[in-house]
Amino acid sequence: MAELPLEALQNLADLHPKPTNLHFQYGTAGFRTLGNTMDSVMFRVGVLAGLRSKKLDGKTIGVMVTASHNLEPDNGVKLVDPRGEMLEAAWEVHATTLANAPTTAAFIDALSTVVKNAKIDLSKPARVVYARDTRPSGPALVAALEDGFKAIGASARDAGVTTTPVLHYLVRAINTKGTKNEYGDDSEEGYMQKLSSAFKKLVAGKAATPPLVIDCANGVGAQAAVKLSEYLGDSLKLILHNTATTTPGALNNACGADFVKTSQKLPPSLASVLNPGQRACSLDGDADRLMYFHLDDRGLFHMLDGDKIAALVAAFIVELVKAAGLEEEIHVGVVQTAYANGASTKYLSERLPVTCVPTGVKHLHHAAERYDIGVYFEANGHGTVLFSPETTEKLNTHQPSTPAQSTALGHLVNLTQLINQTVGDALSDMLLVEVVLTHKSYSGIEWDSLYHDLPNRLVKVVVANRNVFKTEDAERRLVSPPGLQQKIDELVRRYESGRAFVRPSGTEDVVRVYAEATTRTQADDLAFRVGGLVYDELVSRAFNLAC
Ligand code: G16
Repeated sequence: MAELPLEALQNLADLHPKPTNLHFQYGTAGFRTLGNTMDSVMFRVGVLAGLRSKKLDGKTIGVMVTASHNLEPDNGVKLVDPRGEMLEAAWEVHATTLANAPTTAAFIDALSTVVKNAKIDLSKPARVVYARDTRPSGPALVAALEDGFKAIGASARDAGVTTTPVLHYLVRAINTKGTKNEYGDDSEEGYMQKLSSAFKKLVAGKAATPPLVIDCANGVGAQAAVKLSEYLGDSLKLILHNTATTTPGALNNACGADFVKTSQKLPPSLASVLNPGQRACSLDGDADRLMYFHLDDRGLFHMLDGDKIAALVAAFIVELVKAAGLEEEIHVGVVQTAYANGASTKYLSERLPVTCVPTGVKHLHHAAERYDIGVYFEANGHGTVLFSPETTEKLNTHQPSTPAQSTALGHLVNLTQLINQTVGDALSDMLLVEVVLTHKSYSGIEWDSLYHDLPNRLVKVVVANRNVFKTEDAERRLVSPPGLQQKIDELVRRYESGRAFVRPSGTEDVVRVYAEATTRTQADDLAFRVGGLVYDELVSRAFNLAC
């Protein structure tokens, strides 16, 4: 029976000591905090990735170094399982335990416990593929990660600087290479090729849409969009903005999908760029979220968020399934979170089954896997569409009875190629939206009129310890601190069509408050009053602690 390589682990772990007084937690999207505190976390995640691969018989595990939508000083790391999906939940606990072991000796002890409890055969090979976004803290953190791979003897492939969805794609492509489920060529070029050729087939014969303006959040999406644009050629012209990946402090700053969603405003840098009616979208810092928007004739800003994308895409897919003569066999469903606008949930649930799950792609992804075709989008623009293996098989083998059925079937097959099956992907989703707009001859205005959003407001309350806030019912209700939910309920009752909830963020040291109501003033008022209740609670706790 092979043993842990204790000497290598000890020597290398000593180079990456855990800072005292810091607690790390594998949250909504892995570890995420100030980049300059994450050296030890990176090393330990490197070791854990190797163990995860050994546990899965040498399958390749992905490691992505990014803090996505967070501001530039933050960084993060998350593990990707062999089919390109998020790390299995049980291993998140191992990750948190290992990251918090106070000393090298404690870390090695904790590792031995994981090996024993998870029954890991250490004689198996370990393979990983890793990448990072454009953050300045990335190179040093990747060096710590590489020490982790070295310590556990993993063979590691560096995918360089790329988007989170490309890394997820690579993981699945590597693990399916040479099998009947081959996902694509295991390179960034393979990804670009796959998406662009499916897109071209889907829009063939249709009039090209006017150029699309893309706000790249000054992140890695800028580099990927430049490459994608070359592959797309004349099939879709992209006009790229916010591409300053080396300007200090520019990443996600007053631009990007999170800025657009939370401020419900045009990125100021696009103010002099965008003409009324012109389509535009924002990516986030690692290009896994997408927000569309446009200005109307009066210059007013209209945002088309993840809910609107879900409505557009789900309706299109349902139509295609019907046109292909498969409506009795293939059922489409939608997955949302508590942040979904009430109007979108109403619109969708009148047409399709809709499930609500807690925030975090992993929750949405798993729920979507239960449908034949599962459309999942968070309101923040993170999402994709999953085709079950049986559905993919059916689409590839079904014999259509009419030319119209054959065309619809062909479109569905091409959608399985266009849509990233591993994770939410801003560039793939953008092409998907463009396909639907092209087929329906919709401008942003027609798309926007599918339903009218209830006015809503999202606010953050900065807290010292977000863990005192605990939720239930897919994060729609608080169970802790005691009594706070009753106060929120009382407040919400005073607003027409009022809805509000409070949940701790898994990626920032904040508590998020969401509110919606029939008017903008009421939604803002409700959000700020609920935020006030959270703040009062914190003050009274601090006061009680001090007394
Ligand atoms: C990550 C997750 C998303 C989640 C978002 C915000 O996005 O992947 O599922 O919606 O964080 O999460 P929270 O409200 O818990 O902070 P990203 O784009 O930052 O990786």
